Amino acid sequence: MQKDDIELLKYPIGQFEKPQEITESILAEWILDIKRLPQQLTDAVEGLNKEQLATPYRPDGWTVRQTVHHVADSHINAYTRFKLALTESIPTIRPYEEQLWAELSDGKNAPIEWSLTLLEALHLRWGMLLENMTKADFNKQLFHPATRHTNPLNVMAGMYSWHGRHHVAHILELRKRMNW
Ligand code: NI
Repeated sequence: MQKDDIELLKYPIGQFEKPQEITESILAEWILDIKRLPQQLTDAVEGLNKEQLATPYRPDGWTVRQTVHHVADSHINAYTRFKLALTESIPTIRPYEEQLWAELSDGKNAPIEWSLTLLEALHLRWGMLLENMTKADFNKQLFHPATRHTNPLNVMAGMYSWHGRHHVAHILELRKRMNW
């Protein structure tokens, strides 16, 4: 397989790109993306059987099941990071080993409905939080120890809007390729 093809399988909607200016309408769109994610993920896996759920979305990639659980793993962490940033002064992100989380028993084998239900409730709370944040709240920062960068919460909202759509696209592209 060509390198470009692998890139496309890995990044079907491209990588996250921070706009030069985060306008109110861009931020509102990102919040809407986050609120919509549970339904979009639910729709993306609708009707898939056990074998289909056990299929990797790309060579050496996670299975569809692991991908669904990964979104829940990631967004649990994201929600916590938002709450920490809102209540502490530039807290340091606690990184986690997402690849190893995806290999733990629940991340690998649990019914997808569990993560879909979890995401539905989690994003209701996250959405309420986001919708009630002020401009000053969105300028609150997190420090990432690996990159040694600080990021404000408005950029983080963009990253998680992208992250949800990125993984939904993995599943939809797989279904397209497989004719499912
Ligand atoms: Ni991810």
